[in-house]
Amino acid sequence: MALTKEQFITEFKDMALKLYAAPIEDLSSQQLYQALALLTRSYIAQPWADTKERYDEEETKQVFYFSIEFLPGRLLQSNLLNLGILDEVEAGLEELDLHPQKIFAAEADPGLGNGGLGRLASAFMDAMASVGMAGNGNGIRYQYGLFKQAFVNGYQVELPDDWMRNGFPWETRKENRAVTVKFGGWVELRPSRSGHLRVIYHNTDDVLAVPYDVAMVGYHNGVVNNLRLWSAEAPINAGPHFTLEQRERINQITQILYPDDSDNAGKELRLRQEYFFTSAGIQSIVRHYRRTHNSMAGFADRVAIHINDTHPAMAIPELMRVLMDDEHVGWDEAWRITLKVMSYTNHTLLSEALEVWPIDMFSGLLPRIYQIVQEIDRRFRLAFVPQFGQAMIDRIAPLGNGQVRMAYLATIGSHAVNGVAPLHSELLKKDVLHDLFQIFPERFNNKTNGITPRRWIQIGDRPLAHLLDKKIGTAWRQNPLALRKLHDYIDDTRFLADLNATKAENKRELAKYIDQTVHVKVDPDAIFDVQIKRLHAYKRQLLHLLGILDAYLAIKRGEKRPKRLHIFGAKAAPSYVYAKEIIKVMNAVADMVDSDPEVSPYLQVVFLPNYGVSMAEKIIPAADISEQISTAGKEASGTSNMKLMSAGALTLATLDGANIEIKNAVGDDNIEIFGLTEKEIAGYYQRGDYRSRDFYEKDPRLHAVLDMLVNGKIPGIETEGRDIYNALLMYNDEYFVLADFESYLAANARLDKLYQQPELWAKKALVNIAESGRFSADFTVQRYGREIWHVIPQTPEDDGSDTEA
Ligand code: Z57
Repeated sequence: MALTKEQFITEFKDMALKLYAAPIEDLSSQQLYQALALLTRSYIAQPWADTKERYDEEETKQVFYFSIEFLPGRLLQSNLLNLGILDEVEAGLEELDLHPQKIFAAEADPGLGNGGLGRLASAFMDAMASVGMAGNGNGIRYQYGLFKQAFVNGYQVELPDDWMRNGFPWETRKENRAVTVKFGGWVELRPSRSGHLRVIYHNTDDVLAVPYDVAMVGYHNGVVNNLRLWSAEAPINAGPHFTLEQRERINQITQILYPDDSDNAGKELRLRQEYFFTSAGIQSIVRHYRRTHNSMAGFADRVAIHINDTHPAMAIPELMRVLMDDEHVGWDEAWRITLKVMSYTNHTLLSEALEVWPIDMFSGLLPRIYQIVQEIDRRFRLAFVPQFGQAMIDRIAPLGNGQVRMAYLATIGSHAVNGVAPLHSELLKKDVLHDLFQIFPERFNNKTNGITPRRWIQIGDRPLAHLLDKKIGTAWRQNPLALRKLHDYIDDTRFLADLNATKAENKRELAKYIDQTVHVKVDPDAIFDVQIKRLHAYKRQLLHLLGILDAYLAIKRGEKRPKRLHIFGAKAAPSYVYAKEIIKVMNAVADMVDSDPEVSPYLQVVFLPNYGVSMAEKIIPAADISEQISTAGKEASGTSNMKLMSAGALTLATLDGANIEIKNAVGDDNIEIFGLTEKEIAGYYQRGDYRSRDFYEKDPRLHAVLDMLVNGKIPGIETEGRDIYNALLMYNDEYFVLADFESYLAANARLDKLYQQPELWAKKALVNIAESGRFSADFTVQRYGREIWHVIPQTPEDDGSDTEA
C-alpha cells in the first residue's frame, strides 16, 4: 500500500488522541504500541475483506492448516513490512522523536506453541499469504501461552504467560461465526423415514466455540489471509442448572497450552482441546461451503485440510461425521471426499511423541467419533487382511492394544503423508509407518521444512539486509534465491570484510541485550557459539556441555584458544526431570567458568532465560556457530539450523534432519560435520553392542570431563551431576553422547583454527547465506500446493527437488 510519512504522522497522532485523549508525548511505549497496532489494523481491514470476497467470488480452492500450535512472533513490525510501509512509519516515528524499536518491543509475543512445529505453522501462514495462496490457519486461542521461564539458583522456574493482559489488537472476535462442539453423553442411531440414519445425542456437554480471526498479511501483494483461533465459552442459553463449575470446566479447554514438545502425556484435557478446535474448524468450513452450494459433492475441489502432526487427526472422523450425520452423505462417498480433502505431516519418529489414546477415554469423551473410528478400523481390516495378513493389519489398524493410534488413523484417512526432511521421510517408510507404506506407497512423500527470511533477515538482521541491498540489489527480498548472486563476490576482499563487520555489529548488539536482560558482560570479540531449541535429550545440549567442560580443563592446563562464548536458549517441559537437570548443570558451569579468572579470558557460557521467537530475532544475527548436534536419526528436520545458516553462521552438525540438506546446499567445505551417521547408529541398535563405558575408559579427556559431574568440582550439582553421570554410564547413554564426543571435539578444534582466518571464515559464511534461499517457506508451501493440496497447477519445469521421499 502507499503511505507517505506525513500522512502517517497525521493519522498516528489522530489515532493516539482518539484512544487516549492525550498527546503522544504523554503516552507509554505500550500505549504507543496499541495506537500504532490499531492504525495498522485499519490499513489491513480493506485488503482483508477484499481477499475474502475474491476467494468466495472466484471459488478459489482454499487450504486449511489445522495446528494445535502457532508461534507467529510479534506482528506489528512484520505487518508493516509486508504492507510495504515499514520505512515510512519508522521515519514518521523518528520525526515525532519516538523510537520504533522501543514501540515494537512493547508487543507481547504470542507464545501459542512450544517450538519447531508451532513456528513452522506460522512460517507457512506468512508464506501462503506471501505467495498469494488461499491459506487459512485453524488453531486454539490459548489464554496462557507457553510458560515464561526464569532461573532461580540455576533451576528452571515456570511462570504463567499472561500474554493478553493488554489485549491482543490483531484479533477480531467473530461471534456470529460461533459453532457448538459436543462432548460426552451417548448416541442413539435411529433409522429415519427417508432411509438415512438419524443420530440423536443424549446428555452431551455442549461447548460454544467462538472464533477470533487474525490477519495474515502477504508480502507486498495485497493478500490478507486468515488465522482462526478458537476460544471455548459456555453456551449462551445454558439454562438454570448450569453451574459455575461447569462454566469453569469449559473455560479450561482453551486456557493453557500443554508445555510438552515432542512428547505425549495422554491427558484428557488435551484430547478435549484437540477435538474442540478440530470440530469447530470442520464445522465452520462445511457451513461456509454450504452457504453457496446445495450439496457436498464438489467440496473436495474447493477445500484442502492439512493435519499438522496428529493432534488434529480427528479431522478425519469429524468430517466423516458431518458428511454423514448432518449432510446425509453415504459412507463410501463421504470416505472418498475425506481422503481427497485430508493430508497429514508427521514431525517425529520418537515413540514417546506418537499419540495414542486409551479407548476408554476416547470413547467416553467422543462417543460418535469413536463409532466412526471403529467403522474405519473395521473396513480397513476387511479391505487389507486378505492381502497383507492378520498380523500386519493388527499392528497398524487404527484400533489396537486398547488404544486409538492417531498416526495410523491419520495415514489411513489422508491421500498424502509427508515427513519434513529427506532422511526423516525415508525413516518414516522404513520404521514408524513401514507397514502402511506397503499398503499405500503412493501417499508417502517428503516436504522439507522452511523458514521465512522476511522475519529472520529483513526484520531480525537489518545490518545484513542493508549490506545485501548494497551489494546485490533488493531482489532477494522478493525472491530469496537471488541471494545466490553473492557467489560472485567470494573473492571480493572488501565485501568479505564488510560481512565480518556486519557480524561484529550484530554481536555488539547482542552483547548489549545480554547485559540488559541478564546483567552479564560478554566479549563481543569472542566466537559466538549458539544452541537455541527446546531442551531435549536427543538434541544433545549435553554433548555441547561436555565440550565446554573439556575446554575448561584444557584451559586450566594452560592451553590457549580463541575465546568462545557459548549461548544457550532452551525451555524444558516442566515434567521433564532430566532436561531440567541439564539446565541446572549448564547454569552451574556458566557460574564456575565466569568466576574463574584463569578461564574466563577464553571461555564464557550464558544461558538466556525464556527463549522464544523474539529472542531468536536477537540471537540469530549474532551467531558465528550454529550447533545442530542431535543424535542422527532423531531430529525430524530442525528449522533453527536454516535460520542460523541464513545469518551466515557456520553449522556444526551431525548428519541428521535438514542438516543433510544444508550440507548438500553449501558443500562439504562450508559446514562442519561430525559424529555417527543414522546407519551406524541403526547398526548399534541391531547388534545391541553399544557400550558407552568403553568410550569413557578409552578416552582420557572424556573420562576427566565425566568425572567432573561427580567429583564436586562444579558447585551445587550433587544430585544432577550424579543423575547425568548415571544416565551416560550406568544406563548406557541412550543418545550416543559418548560415542560422538571425540569427533565433536575435533570438529570444534577445526572451527577454532578456521576462526584465525577471518577472510576464509567470511567466505564460508557467504556461501551459507547465498544458499539459504532454497529454505524459504515460500517454496515449501508451493510444493505442498502443487503436490498435496492441488491449489497450484502442476508445472513440468518444477524440478521437484525435495519431493522424493
Ligand atoms: C515439534 O516441535 C516437532 C515435532 C513434534 O513431534 C512435536 Br509434538 C513438536 C518438531 C521436530 O522436532 C523438528 O525436528 C521439526 O523441525 C519441527 O517439528 C517442524 O517440523
